[in-house]
Amino acid sequence: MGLADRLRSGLAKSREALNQIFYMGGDVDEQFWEDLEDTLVMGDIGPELAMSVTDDLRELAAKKGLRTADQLREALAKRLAEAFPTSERDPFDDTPSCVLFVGINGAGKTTTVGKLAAAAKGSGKSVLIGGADTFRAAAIEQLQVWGERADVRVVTRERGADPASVCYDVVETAEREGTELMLIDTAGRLHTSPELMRELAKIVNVTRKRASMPVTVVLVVDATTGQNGLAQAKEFNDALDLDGLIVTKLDGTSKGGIAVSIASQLDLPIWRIGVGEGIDDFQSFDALNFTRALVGETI
Ligand SMILES: Nc1nc2c(ncn2[C@@H]2O[C@H](COP(=O)(O)OP(=O)(O)OP(=O)(O)O)[C@@H](O)[C@H]2O)c(=O)[nH]1
Ligand SMILES: [Mg+2]
Repeated sequence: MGLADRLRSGLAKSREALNQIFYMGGDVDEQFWEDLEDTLVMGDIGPELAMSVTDDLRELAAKKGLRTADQLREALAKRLAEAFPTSERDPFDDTPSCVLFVGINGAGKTTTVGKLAAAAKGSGKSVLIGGADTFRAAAIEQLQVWGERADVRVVTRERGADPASVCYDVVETAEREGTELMLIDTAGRLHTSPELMRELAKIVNVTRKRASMPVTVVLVVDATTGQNGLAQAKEFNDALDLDGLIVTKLDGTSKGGIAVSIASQLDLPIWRIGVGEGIDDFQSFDALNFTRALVGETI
């Protein structure tokens, strides 16, 4: 299965729900708009956005005489795509660049660091991985394995070492060697733990202060977490002033709508999406491709 197909099958649940409305065979009546709004809310895009998208679509449908499922579906995909903020800078392409990956446990940070390191290395960039997850010995080993796969050096310290000093080391090494891209993995943590969030804020501050190249803080979000993903993202954003997002596990989610909700509410661009566990299983984010996969293809 290709990557696009994987994304499409990952979003199958969202699409099935919308298909039920679009293929009712009935009229585009009051009930249709109510069902559409409900389905969007159930798909995790959030009640406010669901309402404004439904209102806008309703107005557009009346103005342009949109009546068929295909017309409505395409208009919906376009309107949802507008909800995603765009970014002028891509921290993985525009180098030199230092990117810190943060997020809750198991979101896919380490895997994403590995994938992106391999891709950047493959495209000829000099890359360094920073292992600032010194919390578990297994985390350091996992990152080393990714470093070997990607053929990228990992700078880290022993288990229990101060993660902020790892970041210091990484930046120093990279600046000395003229490395173009630094990818720093951090330990997963619950957004509800003030102590762990303070530790993370320190890691970010040290890196921002120490580095002379742009430092980008990326929240890695597991798309299968549903509405709780928004609460998590808000806490991380409040504590760290995030720059952007990477949404993972879009190959397996039934609720890709959370990506729309987080990106639009926190005004953060999505730079990459994860669509599998393998080294090549990620894509650049294309809002319209994504929302078309979310609502269903036009035929
Ligand atoms: N299906 C799928 N699985 C993924 C994706 N990204 C990561 N995973 C899996 O999710 C699990 C957790 O990934 P990790 O990269 O270890 O997550 P993490 O955020 O580093 O976790 P902690 O370090 O424990 O906080 C692993 O089994 C990965 O293979 C993805 O895009 N799709
Ligand atoms: Mg990890």
